[in-house]
Amino acid sequence: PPEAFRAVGSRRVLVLGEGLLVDTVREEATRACARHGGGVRHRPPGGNGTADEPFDLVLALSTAEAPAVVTAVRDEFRRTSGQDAIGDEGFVLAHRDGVTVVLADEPAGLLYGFFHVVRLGETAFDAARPAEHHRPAMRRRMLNHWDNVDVHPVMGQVERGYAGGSIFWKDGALREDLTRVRAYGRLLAACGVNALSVNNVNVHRTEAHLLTDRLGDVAAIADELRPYGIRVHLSVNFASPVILGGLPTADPLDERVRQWWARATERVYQTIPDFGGYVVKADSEGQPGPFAYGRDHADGANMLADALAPYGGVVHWRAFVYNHRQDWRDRSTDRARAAYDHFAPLDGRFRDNAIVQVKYGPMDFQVREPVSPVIAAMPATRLAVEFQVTQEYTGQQRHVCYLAPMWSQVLGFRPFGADGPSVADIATDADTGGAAERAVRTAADGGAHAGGGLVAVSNVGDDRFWTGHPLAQANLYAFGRLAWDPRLDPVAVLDEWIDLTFVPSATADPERLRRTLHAMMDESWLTYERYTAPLGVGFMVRPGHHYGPDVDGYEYTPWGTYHFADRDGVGVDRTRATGTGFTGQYPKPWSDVYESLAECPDELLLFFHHVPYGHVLRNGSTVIQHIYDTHFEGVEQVAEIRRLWEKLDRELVSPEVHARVSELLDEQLRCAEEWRDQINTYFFRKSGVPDARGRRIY
Ligand code: GCW
Repeated sequence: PPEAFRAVGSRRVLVLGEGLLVDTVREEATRACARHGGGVRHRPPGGNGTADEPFDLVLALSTAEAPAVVTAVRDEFRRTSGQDAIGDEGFVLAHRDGVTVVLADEPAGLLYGFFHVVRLGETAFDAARPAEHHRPAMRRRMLNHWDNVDVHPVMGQVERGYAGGSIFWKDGALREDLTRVRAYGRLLAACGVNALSVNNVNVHRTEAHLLTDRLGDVAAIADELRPYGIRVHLSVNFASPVILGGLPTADPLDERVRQWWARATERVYQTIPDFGGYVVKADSEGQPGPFAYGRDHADGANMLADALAPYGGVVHWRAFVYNHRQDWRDRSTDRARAAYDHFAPLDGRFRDNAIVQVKYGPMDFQVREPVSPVIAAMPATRLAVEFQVTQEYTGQQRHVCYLAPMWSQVLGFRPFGADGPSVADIATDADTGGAAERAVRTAADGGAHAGGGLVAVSNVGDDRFWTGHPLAQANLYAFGRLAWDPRLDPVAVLDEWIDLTFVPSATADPERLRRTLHAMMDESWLTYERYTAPLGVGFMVRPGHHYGPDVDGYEYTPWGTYHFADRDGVGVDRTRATGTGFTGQYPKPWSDVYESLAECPDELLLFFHHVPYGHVLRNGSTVIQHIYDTHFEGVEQVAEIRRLWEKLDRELVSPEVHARVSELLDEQLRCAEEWRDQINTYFFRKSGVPDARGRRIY
């Protein structure tokens, strides 16, 4: 809200430097000052760099001619950090002689510095605040939209979208009014996101044309997002040379195919010179890919990488490849193994501008999964980690489910044990000076290297609150912040979001609001886990749309997502000793930890082991009693957050937000009760073991 800009807007601001993003900062500051009574100057006072006019805030490129306070800050930064460069997107925030200074080498850094000051509000101007230097951990902080131009007969317009239609497309065409796209760019820049793909990874017929005759649509979106430093990427269909080019083949090693991609890509860059690159889902869930021609995924990705290389573009090639026509009778096929089996042997074969994009877990965005073993298995490949901000399996933006704690856990996971790099270290691509300087990592070094950054599926649509559930905005915000700095504390990030969304100075009782939202959201991921599929077993959702419980919904389908519950026990045996051998895809210590029934963490037990209902967990409870307890508890927690929200004065958040959240909390409670009763009843019927506490099980 405009109120969030009060601290900046009520001050005397000077913006120095040239460039599109510097202009954006100027416009932002001008707009804020017009509203809140401050003023903006664009040139150094006196023209000779001496401060003959007082300013409160100076935002300057380090190359700009600047007043003495700015050069003093720059010299001080160099002296204390021993560095020359602030970094491409980085900035310094410091105070000098009563002036708050933001200094950046590049326009993008100035933009992020500006939003940092907005985020800090009044505290940014506290002269006692020590100087800060910020730069992103990930150079690529990307959102994938799963938007279709046309409304798909089954998936609707936005696949797994829960916030209305697409913000880009309407009635089969680009929207005429792109105001909201511009506002989205602004929102994303404030979160730290700098790249975005505009269409679904399942590229249907109409959408395939975005690459060629409908490229103008993509260019128009790029124009709206460019002033906020966001590069546009496109999902492309691997069979484009056939579908669009009339060639008889899409074989990546066929010269005609390579030529076709080279020419198509050349046209893209003629139209959009700062185009980011392609996103590809190939040989997955019915999408075409290199397998049809006896080629592998490195052949496919490298062909596109070669087409993009002359222009500095990248291909994000997804590792989400598995057999979706499995036979449930066949216990030797394990979907969890698929990405590793396909990709690990290809390590080292991908071009520098081919990024292998890996879902954080080996299955599919479940509420609890182990970290994908692929992340540790490709030291000579640039890997990006993919999250799902859209809540496909976590309540579909009808349930409160703040996902940052899960992402933060994944990012902090150390696949090689305590001394090795974290997932965030592996994905980070910030400290490279380009391909030539890239040191190819050895498996466990954790040193300077190039990863592929962080990616997430967006949760935004044309809904008036952007994300359907107003509180789901926090997930979008947190994704951007964690991609900028994976070490941030999710609770602190939530605080930032609360303050920026419901500005304290404009809210009657900010502390009360903050307390309520933390009580509702901090643990909401764990609450969701409690009332849905237990102990890492996953799924148990309604097939197709994936909302609400259906324990056996997928049990006899070809999708490879089974729980194997019978009268004696439940879970998937993925051990090397007696199961699918999936545990062997991890390096030590995890290959041993997960293999061992005694050491496997409780929350992942049923992901790795098939155990009897009486198996005693490390927390002392039996599996069956744990199922009952968590399901009763989860529903009680939902009832409690609903009560907290009801008690909150609606004026603290606005009556509209209050009403929408209330309505959704009713649905969350109804759905949680349905989960509790179906799961508890199902396992009671299978096991015959009553609840030790005698609660009602149907
Ligand atoms: O989670 C599954 C979804 C599909 C999606 C697929 C993917 C875009 O159910 O809708 O397709 O993952 O990630 O490609």
